[in-house]
Amino acid sequence: MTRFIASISLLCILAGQAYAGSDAATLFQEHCSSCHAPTRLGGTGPALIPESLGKLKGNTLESVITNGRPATQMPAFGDTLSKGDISALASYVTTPLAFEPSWTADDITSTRTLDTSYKPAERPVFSGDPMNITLVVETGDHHVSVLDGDNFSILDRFATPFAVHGGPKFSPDGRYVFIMSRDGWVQKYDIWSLKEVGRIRAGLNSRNIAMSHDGQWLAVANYLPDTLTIISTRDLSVIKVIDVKGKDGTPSRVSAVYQAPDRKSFVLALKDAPEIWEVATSPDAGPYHDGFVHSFESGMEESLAAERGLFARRRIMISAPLDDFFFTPGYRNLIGSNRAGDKGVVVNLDVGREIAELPLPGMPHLGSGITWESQGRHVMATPHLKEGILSVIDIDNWTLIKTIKMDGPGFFLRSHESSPYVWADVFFGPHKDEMHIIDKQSLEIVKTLNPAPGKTVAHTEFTRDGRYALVSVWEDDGAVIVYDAKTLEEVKRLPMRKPAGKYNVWNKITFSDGTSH
Ligand code: DHE
Repeated sequence: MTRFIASISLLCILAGQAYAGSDAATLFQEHCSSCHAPTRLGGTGPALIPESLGKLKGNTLESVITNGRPATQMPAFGDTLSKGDISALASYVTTPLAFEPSWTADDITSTRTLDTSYKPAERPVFSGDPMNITLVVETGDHHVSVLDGDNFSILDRFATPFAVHGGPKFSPDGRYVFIMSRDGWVQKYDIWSLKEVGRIRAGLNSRNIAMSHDGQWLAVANYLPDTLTIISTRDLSVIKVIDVKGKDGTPSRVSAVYQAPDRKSFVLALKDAPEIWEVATSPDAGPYHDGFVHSFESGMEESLAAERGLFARRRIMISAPLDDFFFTPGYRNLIGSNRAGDKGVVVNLDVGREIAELPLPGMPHLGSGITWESQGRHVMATPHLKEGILSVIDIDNWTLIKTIKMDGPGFFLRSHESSPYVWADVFFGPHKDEMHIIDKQSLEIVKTLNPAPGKTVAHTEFTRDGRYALVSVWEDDGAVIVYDAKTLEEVKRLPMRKPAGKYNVWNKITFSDGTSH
């Protein structure tokens, strides 16, 4: 009898060992692969790879598997799987893939769907000003609300791909908008018709998108694979997939792609190579055209590149990788943040080299930088993700003119040409419920709003005329609060599901100084 029990225990121990090894993969195939794909690269559900899961790890991930996600297709496995199974699955999906996935132009094309019921309207199907529409990205349940900026009614609320990130990009006429998810899906939506046009998966893990100066091309910056995908805005067809490799041949992820309309180019931040790339969106790209067009390397087949120069690429060599770019008006200079997050490096794009450095400790979030005139000076300001300060820089002589002390580190800044104030959120720490209002001339905080105590309050966007400022209560049972931008009084509160970024058509297509681009 004793021997019998001992052999059962031994069997259990052996089974346990075998289970801990390979069975997480079997469990995944059995319970997860139908939605998330056998490769873990995503299907109807998002990709389950470290690049996509980001901060979702350990207990949080186990809790999602146990309880599911409300208002999504993700079921709760708490009743069907043991705790051991669930933690094995959680650690399996956070393990890097054993292979480097490829995602070719053909793969991308095979995901493209155009809505067959879509018919473009001849004029807007609503009566409000189409230039004063504001889109609200609701990350709580992966939707976008289309807000009429005249009366704040919701004209439509449509489903987006899972986990939208970065600013949606509008066509130059403001009619269409393109929205990207971290899993690389790009969705096209017609604002006049209030209808989705189609979608395509341009990358497996993507960072953001940029629109060409003429509205013809959309560039998608990818982390997985190491590529830049260019698609046609007209029908979402794939035009080109550019392999991103440093001069020495090292593949590089693309941290972000930026639209530089004045230069007729896209500007790329490379994560793994000490280079900035500029990709021409026109044969006569940029003010550097005469002097530099010959230094462009072929971005297409030699003959076509020589003939047209479209998508030709220029490498700007820098001393170390930079990301999170702020561009000066006119797009002659950019400021990038170094890897250590303690300085800003100014690169002049015309001459193609570093021209200044700025002491910016505490990880400046330069992509949120905005510009304005303060007492006769052209200034820009940036929040810092790891320090409760706002740095104000004179962009004519590259000096730090003021450090404004905030109640905690911030994420986003916004203003409007007609507003005397800059709105700066405190995104992290015990004061995450505050929004500082800063006078553009005195550079002092003149008021701190606290509209939802204990909740994260962040990201501001203005209406077209700058009369109202819209602020997110960034919680699942959150809201967009409409403020009178002059009196700073609350006018209205619209319930929303974890509203994140908000984007006004006019402010975006005119590249208003008050918004980050
Ligand atoms: Fe973002 C914009 C990178 C984390 C919400 N974020 C951007 C852009 C870049 C970027 C390059 C500019 C894209 C554009 O608009 O074209 N973000 C990064 C990061 O590297 C970082 C720190 C880490 C990461 O996970 O990628 C990061 N970002 C976040 C978040 O945690 C936020 C708060 C929540 C989320 O949804 O992931 C977040 N990022 C945003 C938003 C914008 C954005 C709302 C657009 C701001 C705008 O007003 O245009």
